[in-house]
Amino acid sequence: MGVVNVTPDSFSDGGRWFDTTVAVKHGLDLVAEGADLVDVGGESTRPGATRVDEAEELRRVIPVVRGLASEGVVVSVDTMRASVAEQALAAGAALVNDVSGGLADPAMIPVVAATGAPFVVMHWRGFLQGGNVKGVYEDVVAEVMDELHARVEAVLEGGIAPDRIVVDPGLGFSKEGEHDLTLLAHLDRLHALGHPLLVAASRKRFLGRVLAGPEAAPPPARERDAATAAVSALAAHAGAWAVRVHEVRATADAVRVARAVEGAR
Ligand code: PMM
Repeated sequence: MGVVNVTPDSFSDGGRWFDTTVAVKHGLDLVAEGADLVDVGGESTRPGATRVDEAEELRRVIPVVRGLASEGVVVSVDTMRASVAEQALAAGAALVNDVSGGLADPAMIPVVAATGAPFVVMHWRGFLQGGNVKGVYEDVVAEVMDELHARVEAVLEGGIAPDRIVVDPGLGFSKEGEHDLTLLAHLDRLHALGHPLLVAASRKRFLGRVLAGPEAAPPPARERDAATAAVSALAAHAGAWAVRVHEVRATADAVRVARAVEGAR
């Protein structure tokens, strides 16, 4: 899954794909590099970001979704708003990716259920607990699994079919670097949730920390793509359904190698 952030302020690639034509071109480039689907988002979720209003999010996202879908690209829309999901699906999106797991907008689950589109349910205590809370965990894997399980139950109750649900541990969302690493080390356990797994480590803070060590300043987001590809190989090896990344080429290679190694077992 390649990422196109149509935002002026994303932490990892803020501002680069803000113009519709440039964003569509970037999405097509990601497909040429090996992406099977492209995730289009118009709202930054970096810590401290203020929410964009609905009209602005629609203005950013819908033309890019339409442009990519009309070129045959499988598009996912990264949004916490039901109206954006609905219009994106009408414009040709195939999948809805909601970092709030359906909690930000009560209309989200019914809208997605009515269309039959697949729905990515991500773990984020910020929305479970009504604020961008810091994650404090005794057993991060067990707690993330329990909380994701509860969200999946709610999504099922809302009418989304079981075979339409994808789960995502939400790396970096209400989590410290150590939590992200522990989750990655135990991805195999997340399969017990019974749904395909999306892993989105791309350029995230914890990778900067791993690369820099405890003392030095972390490298900027755009210098974390080799580290991202390493996680992609590990995630593919652990049986992830998809990895969400900003730079596709290295990850596509990493996933191919992981598959070839699997095939040689
Ligand atoms: N992370 C970001 C945005 N959308 N969606 C899912 N499903 N999972 C994630 O971890 C996730 C996401 C933030 O990253 P970005 O601003 O660099 O795109």
